[in-house]
Amino acid sequence: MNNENDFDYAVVVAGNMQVVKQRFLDNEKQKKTKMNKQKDSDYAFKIAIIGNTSSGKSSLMKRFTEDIFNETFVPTIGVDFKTHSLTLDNETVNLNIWDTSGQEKYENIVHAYCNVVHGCIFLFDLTDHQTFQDVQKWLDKFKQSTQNEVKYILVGNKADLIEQRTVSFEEASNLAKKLDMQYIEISAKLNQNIDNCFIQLTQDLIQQHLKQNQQHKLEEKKDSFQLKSTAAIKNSFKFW
Ligand SMILES: Nc1nc2c(ncn2[C@@H]2O[C@H](COP(=O)(O)OP(=O)(O)O)[C@@H](O)[C@H]2O)c(=O)[nH]1
Ligand SMILES: [Mg+2]
Repeated sequence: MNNENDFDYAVVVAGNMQVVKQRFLDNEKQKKTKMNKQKDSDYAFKIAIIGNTSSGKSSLMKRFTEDIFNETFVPTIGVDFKTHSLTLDNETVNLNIWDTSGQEKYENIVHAYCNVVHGCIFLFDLTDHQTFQDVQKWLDKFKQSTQNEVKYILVGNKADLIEQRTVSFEEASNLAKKLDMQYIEISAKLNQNIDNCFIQLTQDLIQQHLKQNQQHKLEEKKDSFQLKSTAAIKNSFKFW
């Protein structure tokens, strides 16, 4: 540590990690008590929202989980999270949503969390072209931080500010195609397409989960077949 600023920063980061950890433990405790009362969710996924500062990540999370919107900008420190459930085709999906800070000084904390998420929303501001140009940078960094198979969606926010828009639908959907993601435009302010954004990503996650399960079962079958045939060969040797 070189100076007082570094020390202050380390204290803030350590404090923030402690708060996040405590909230996570409280949440786990709550979930355990709830489990006795109600049926477990059919699926549970962790989803991170990533993008430049002020693109509306916290607003998206708050609109989806609490249905509130705040006009004032309060920068997120490190990582914040909330849980919310969805019902899709009679199945309950528990979503653990991680709202990350876009500020560079928190990058290390943010990327420590990337390694545990199943899905990721890359959010940009439709009225700020730089936030769109930076999506590729966020994706590259994200990929460096995870070995998991993650599902992504590209999301353009602030669709209500039609006059100030600097990113066209065509431009954004071309990038999404190139990056092999779905694309959707939302307004956290007017509550437009908020649920759809999470539903689209969740459907992808369920499909991937089912595919992986199927693959797993096939491999198990293959293994048990191999075991049986090895045993059969051994027995035939005994006979001779
Ligand atoms: N007009 C409009 N403003 C928004 C929208 N979403 C967020 N904002 C505003 O954009 C600013 C930054 O939002 P915030 O969620 O804190 O961004 P974050 O840094 O990515 O978490 C705040 O002043 C919000 O009120 C939106 O859909 N439309
Ligand atoms: Mg924020």
